[in-house]
Amino acid sequence: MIASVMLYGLYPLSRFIGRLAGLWRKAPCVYVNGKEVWDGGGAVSGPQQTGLSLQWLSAGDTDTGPDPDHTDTESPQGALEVLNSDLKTLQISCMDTCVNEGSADDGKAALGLEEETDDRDPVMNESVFTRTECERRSDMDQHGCDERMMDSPVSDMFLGSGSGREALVHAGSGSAVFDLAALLADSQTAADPLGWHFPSGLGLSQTCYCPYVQFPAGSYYPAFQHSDSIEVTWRVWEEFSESACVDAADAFDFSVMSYNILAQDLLEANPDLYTHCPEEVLAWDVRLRAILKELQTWQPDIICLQEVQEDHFHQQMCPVLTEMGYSCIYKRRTGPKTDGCAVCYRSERFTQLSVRLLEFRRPDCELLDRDNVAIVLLLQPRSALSPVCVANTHLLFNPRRGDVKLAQLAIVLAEIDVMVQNCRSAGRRCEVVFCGDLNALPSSPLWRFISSGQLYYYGLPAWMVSGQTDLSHRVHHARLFAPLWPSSLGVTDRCQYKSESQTAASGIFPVDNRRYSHESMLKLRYCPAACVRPADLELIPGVTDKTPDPEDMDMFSRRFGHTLHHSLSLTSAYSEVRPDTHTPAVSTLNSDGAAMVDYIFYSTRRSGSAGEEESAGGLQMLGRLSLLSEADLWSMKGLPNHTFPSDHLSLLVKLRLSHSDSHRV
Ligand code: KL2
Repeated sequence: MIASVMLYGLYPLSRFIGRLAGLWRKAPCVYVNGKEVWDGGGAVSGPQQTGLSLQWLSAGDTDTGPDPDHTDTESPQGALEVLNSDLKTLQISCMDTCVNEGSADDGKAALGLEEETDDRDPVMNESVFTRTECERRSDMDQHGCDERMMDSPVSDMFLGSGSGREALVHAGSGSAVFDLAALLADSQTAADPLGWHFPSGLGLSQTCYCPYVQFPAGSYYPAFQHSDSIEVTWRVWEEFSESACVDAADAFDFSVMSYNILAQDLLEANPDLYTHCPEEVLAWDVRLRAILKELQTWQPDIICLQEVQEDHFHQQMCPVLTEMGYSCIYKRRTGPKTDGCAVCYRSERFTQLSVRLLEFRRPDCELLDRDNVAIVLLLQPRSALSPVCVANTHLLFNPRRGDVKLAQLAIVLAEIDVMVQNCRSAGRRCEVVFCGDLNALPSSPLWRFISSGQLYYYGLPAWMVSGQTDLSHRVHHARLFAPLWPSSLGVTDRCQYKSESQTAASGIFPVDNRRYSHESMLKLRYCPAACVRPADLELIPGVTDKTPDPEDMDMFSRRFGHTLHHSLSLTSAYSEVRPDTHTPAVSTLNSDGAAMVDYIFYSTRRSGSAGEEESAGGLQMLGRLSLLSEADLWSMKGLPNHTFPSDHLSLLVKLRLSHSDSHRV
């Protein structure tokens, strides 16, 4: 009763009062080394910030020596010159779909990796936005496009906002165009001057004293502990290159970003999650500008985005990214939600061998009734032998439905496996980069499954899978038992697609000949249903009063499997705690709490167990952009804020693919 009053009465009231108070209260000041440096809108960064980012961005060039494919545009200045030259303007593509017609690639044929003519229903054909394609489509469709665009709320928003007005101009032809140069120039004079919080002093961290800001916690995530003095460490580049065991000359280095950019429709559908934010940081034009600025600052070779709203992608992001030299692939979720995933790669550095657009909703499978999607693609680095399989997904959020999350994950892993096997049969290794918002915490069973390659799940409550929330107080728990999904899905418990012979042999009872073997009947002895004692069961001493021996139960579970496997050797680029401050790192924060739910996993050299030979290959991590702690983020008024435009932080890593063993399988 008291809990209900607190939850339904005091909690909304405290939020309301907090909101009112926020209107007149001066933003908390932050003091760095005794100096007021920040008024809640982002730290003022010194020249070192830009220096560091330039240093990092140019590191590939100095490390790897001259690269014929590596033009000037790879440096930020180069890109800026390109972006700002001749007042480049981009037409907004209003096409709902852009289908890549000319992406057939020589590399594909050479590797024997022909595009599959796959008819698995939920997997769509490729949909790739290349610059030429976007332009051609928008030329073709110009008239209709203009009308629709000028009526759209997005264009109204741009026209309506003072700073955005210059970004949308009318070319001589009368068509509306999206002026990237104006947009980016404008973003440089915005409230957040440079966008990245590198330390202005020599050290990597500084102590900031800021008033504690109390936020209500009805959190899905573990609660933030109160502290008056918060040590803020800005996002810094963490180098691991000393540990790299392959020379730069013998390697292909590339950077990968994973970023949930918070779809505006989702933001507006869940306003309660952003009550701590000043309104101006929630406006889409402000956020878009900051997101593009962030992408432009780092220019990752591969960008995996989640929560990309379809209209924003087609009308705004795709044209800009195309102009920046990226080829983009987009997959919207099924169902009414308007966002999806996008993968963009720098066409200068990669060619595309194959792409799969996955829908997790399967009409014939009761378990898979959610609208999440994924993109899995195979990229061929232009100056390396080995292809790289890149997967990007946003798994189901619902903290109770670990069973659905695992099934969605298994589909992604099975698709990655197809790409890896295809490479193998063509005599090539294939490295893997798996990015996404997995809506699961580090060390949760789902995370451990990806990292270790196996998960014993017998009787595991479904809510425990992701670690997002503690539902142990509930009376009833849906628990996990084999099989996790019906065999009709065609995915084995090794997260691989079944071969035809396996499909025929699947199921304990072959339906066609109805032969119930002794072995298959024994398997049913201790199944959960067989262990339920009927209330009116007659007592026959020594027979019906017997309870199963736990060891027998264990044997049952072993015989039935109850273990999920995958054979990709994956390592998470980010760890649960920040190595410098030993505080938990988080990748997302809203009024409900903070957690790490975003990941970049990459394939690593498998360390051979006793007697097993170590397998060749694997990616090495050269560096990553550090995450922040929850305390750091609350000291910046939470997320989104003037510096970080989403309720997630971007993850960014630099990886090394070695040439030397890339030819070995
Ligand atoms: O955790 V997320 O945020 O990866 O950033 O993914 C989902 C959630 C996203 C898409 O479904 O919407 C957010 N409480 C908190 N967040 C929610 C909720 C909720 N009830 N529903 C959706 N989201």
